[in-house]
Amino acid sequence: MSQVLIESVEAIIVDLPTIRPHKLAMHTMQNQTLVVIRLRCSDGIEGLGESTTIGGLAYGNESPESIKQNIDSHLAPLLIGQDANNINAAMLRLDKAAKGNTFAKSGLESALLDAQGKRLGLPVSELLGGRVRDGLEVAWTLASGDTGKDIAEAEHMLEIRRHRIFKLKIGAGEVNRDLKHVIAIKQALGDNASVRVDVNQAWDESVALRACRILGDNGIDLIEQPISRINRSGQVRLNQRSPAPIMADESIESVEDAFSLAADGAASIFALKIAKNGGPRAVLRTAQIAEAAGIALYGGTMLEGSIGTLASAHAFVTLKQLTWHTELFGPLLLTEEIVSEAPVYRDFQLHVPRTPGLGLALDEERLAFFRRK
Ligand code: MUC
Ligand code: MG
Repeated sequence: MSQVLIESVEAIIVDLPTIRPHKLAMHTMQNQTLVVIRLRCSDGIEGLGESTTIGGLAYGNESPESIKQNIDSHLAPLLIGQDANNINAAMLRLDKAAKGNTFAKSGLESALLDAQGKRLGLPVSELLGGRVRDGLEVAWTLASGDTGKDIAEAEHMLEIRRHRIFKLKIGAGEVNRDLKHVIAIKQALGDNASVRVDVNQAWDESVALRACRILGDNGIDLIEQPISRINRSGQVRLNQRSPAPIMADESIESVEDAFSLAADGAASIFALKIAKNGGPRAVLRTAQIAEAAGIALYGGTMLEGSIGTLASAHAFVTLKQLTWHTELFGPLLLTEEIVSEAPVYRDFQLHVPRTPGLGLALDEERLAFFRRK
């Protein structure tokens, strides 16, 4: 193959409205800010990636603005002039020169994969070794902050056959009120739906011990990140005592975190997020650690738009087992699209394109309209 060089890397901040406020323990989203990566190569091929987080710095160590700045000032210059066909060498170069920054690296790795797939005429899933499924079941997050509205939203999703797994964001309110809210929703939906909660680290161990027992005894299927990622011994104790399985989300900020959580027995399910591992290839390393340790898998999201969602999906369709399915609904939370053809959600599943690369093209006019000036 003749040498193709990376010619330019652009990080574009895009602000998009959400369909309603999305209430998490640490932040209420009124809109979502995407960081879109555009990587141009000397053969004229352009790769797309996305490095999106939630709530500025409320969720993790990187904000949209810091991601863009670090790509512009530090990471893009390391890639320009490098071989676009050698993703191992390109990512190694970034890892050697820059610690952490997994969100920024994830968008760049996605863009390299998208370009390579387009060049070879293969979907990204095939570059990652090949898919074992074409669709992924997708959960929906109920996070309006109102019990009645959440039940109506869930019933509508069941009726239109878009979602039958619901994740409830709790932890911002008083614990007994949160528990009543969750149990009311589970009772309204009954066996038609799987109901899970995400506490986003809001409880301490003393609260979590009691709350996890009540949730498990009331039919809640899964409890995501109930306590701080810092409290490792507390996570181990909760994992041993909770009647409902505990999933690690914020606890995983790298592939190495995944290894030490597995070694400590701190969770029985891992949320896989490309942004928190450093890309679609990096997240598969975390998946392999989990598989070897007997830890179940869930395909997580940072509420990315279509590009980040499909970059995640191409990795997840290669996995042997995704016992707890996925939550790749990010594009559905947005009122606007910046790609010409939105991902397809049908019959409870996200359908993953078989066209080259990620299977997406930018809508230039919409991108120009919504990009931050
Ligand atoms: C999180 O903590 O899991 C994923 C879905 C959602 O509603 O929030 C995100 C973040
Ligand atoms: Mg979570």
